[in-house]
Parts: sequence; structure tokens; C-alpha cells
Amino acid sequence: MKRILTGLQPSGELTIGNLIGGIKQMVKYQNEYESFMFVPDLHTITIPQDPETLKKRIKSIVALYLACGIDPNKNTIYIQSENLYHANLSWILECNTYMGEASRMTQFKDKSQKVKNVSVGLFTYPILMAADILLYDADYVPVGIDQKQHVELARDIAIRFNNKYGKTFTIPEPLIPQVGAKIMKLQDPTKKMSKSDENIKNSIFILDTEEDIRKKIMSAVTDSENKIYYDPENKPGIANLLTIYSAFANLSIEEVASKFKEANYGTLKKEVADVVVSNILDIQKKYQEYLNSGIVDQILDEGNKKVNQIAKEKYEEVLRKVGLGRI
Ligand code: ATP
Ligand code: LTN
Repeated sequence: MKRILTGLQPSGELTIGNLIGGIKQMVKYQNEYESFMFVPDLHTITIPQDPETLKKRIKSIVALYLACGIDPNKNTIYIQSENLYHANLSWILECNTYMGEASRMTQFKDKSQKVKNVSVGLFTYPILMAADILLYDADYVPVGIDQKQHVELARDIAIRFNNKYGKTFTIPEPLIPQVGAKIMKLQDPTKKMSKSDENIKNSIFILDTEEDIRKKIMSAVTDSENKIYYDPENKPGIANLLTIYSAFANLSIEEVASKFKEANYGTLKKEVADVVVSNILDIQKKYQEYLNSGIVDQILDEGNKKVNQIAKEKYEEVLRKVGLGRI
């Protein structure tokens, strides 16, 4: 059976962009593939974090995975930092990655402009991500479009390693959602909605109150044409609202555009708010139940045990091939 793997950083409250780009795809594919869903907390400290907040977010994100429909019976769920093989493999992969290819990563270019003291970890972040993927021989990696370049780097590293040391890693492929690969900021629909945005009016968080969700959607930036059709280039605000509706109502963009073609912007916004609220309130209810149940720790303990065994075998194979240690 093919394997699928992804993770979302506990770097802030999850947005509907994370839900649509990352989690929903896993929910869809968990019936078809052997699924691994983890919390990449080592990635999160590439940007300074408050330790207490980070710790709370790690368990909270797992409760959200479950609330959003990630089934613990179909997924192996674990925390990256609890498995020492990720960082160890990452080092070996760093030694098989060129400065030139690592320097081409656009996310590093964006993020390094936003922080004051840029850590070396922020630069090597995509190589740790390659280790996350290659340790488990993942065939597919569902991500939003912003992470596609990182998965492609993981592919390049795997191909090079296999050529140099003999077949070791499965070559992974990114899986980008057909709709919602890039949900945009509500106040600036030309840029990606992000959980660490300073302006909270730009993002809808999965744990936002109903009132906040409605307010944010009703004040989303659109244009002055007052005609509804899907044109991301010239009408990014309307295209974004249609995309959000489409993802939550499980309809194609064509179906949504046709449904609203005679409507005005006020009606569209109200209906988008309705469909988002009804989905999100359901998730929030389940989230509270999972968070208070103790089941999260149980699931993580089981997941951790399972992935440690898989990772150990792959890591030892790598040590042997590279000529490290005494194995
Ligand atoms: P940060 O603000 O910390 O960079 P982020 O909101 O951009 O975070 P990530 O943790 O980098 O989110 O991404 C988690 C997953 O969600 C990834 O698969 C990513 O591609 C996807 N994702 C993030 N933002 C969006 C978005 N606006 N639209 C679609 N998918 C998204
Ligand atoms: N970089 C990703 C999180 C991440 C990931 C991974 C996703 C770390 N390792 C491995 C898929 C596979 C992000 O910020 N979304």
C-alpha cells in the first residue's frame, strides 16, 4: 500500500488555509493510503517561540487533527521531536545537499526578511523536512502550493542519495489540492493567508468565534464591479471567497460560480460565512471533547512507538550505506 505523510507546524492557531491545504487532503486520502500525520515542532523553533505556548499548541494541534476528521485508526499520529531519527537523518542529508539548491528556497527568502536574527535552522529547514518524508518512504505528501518547492527538494535529495549509495529512499511526490491550494488573506487577497499573520483580520482561525468569522468575512476586501465570476487575477477577493465556499461546500469552482452568478457581494459573503461557520462549529465541538479526554496522549504514545521502529530501520540502513558507525 502506498504511503502518505504530512504535518502542520504548531506555530500559531490553525487557519482555514491550513485546513483546506493540509488537513482536508489527508482526510480524503486516509482511506486509500497508509497515512502518517505528525507535528513538526522542530521546524517551529526555526523562528523564536515562547516555550509554554509551544508546548500547549503541540497537543492542541493533535486534538484539531482529530476534530477535523483525521482518524487515529487509519493514521499514525506522532510528534517529530520525540523521534530522534528525524534530526539525525537531516544532518546526513545536509551533507548531501548543495548550498546552491538550498539557497533557491523561496520560503527562506520570504521568512528571513521578516525576522531580525535569522537562524541557521531556518535555512536548513527544508532539509529537515526532506528527512521527515524520506525516513518513512512516503510516496505522497499533501501540502499547499507554498510547500511544493520543499517536497521537490526532498525528491532531488532522494534521487541523488539513491544514485550515490544505492536505492535507499522512495521518491516522494507532492499532492496539491485542486481547489484551495492557496487561500488568500481576507484584507489582501493577492497574498497567502497565514497563521502567523500580524493582522488577525486577514485570517480565519479554526478556533475563531462565530461572531469573529462572520465579521471577518463580511469585511473581506473585494472590488467595485459587483459582478460575481471566477477570475483570480483580476478579481482576487471574489475568487478567494468562491474558493473558500467551494472547499467547505464540497462543490467545484464552476458549480459555485454558477450558483452565485446573479447574486450581489453581500449575499455571497453571507453565504460564505454560513458555510464556514457550520463546518467550523462542528470541528470546535469535537476539538474540546478530544482535548479534555486524555485520548491525545494515548494516540501519541502509540504513534511514537510505531514510528520509532520504522525510522530506526531506515536510519540504520543509511548509516550502513554511508559508512558511519559500526553497523
Ligand atoms: P506560518 O504562518 O507559520 O508560515 P502557515 O499558515 O503558512 O504557517 P504552515 O504550517 O506552513 O502554515 O502550513 C501547513 C500546511 O497548510 C501546509 O501544507 C501548507 O501548504 C498549508 N497551507 C498554509 N497556508 C495555506 C493557505 N493559505 N492555503 C492553502 N494551504 C495552506
Ligand atoms: N514545512 C511544512 C511542515 C512540514 C512538513 C514536513 C509537511 C515539516 N515537515 C513533511 C509535509 C511533510 C509546513 O510548514 N507546512
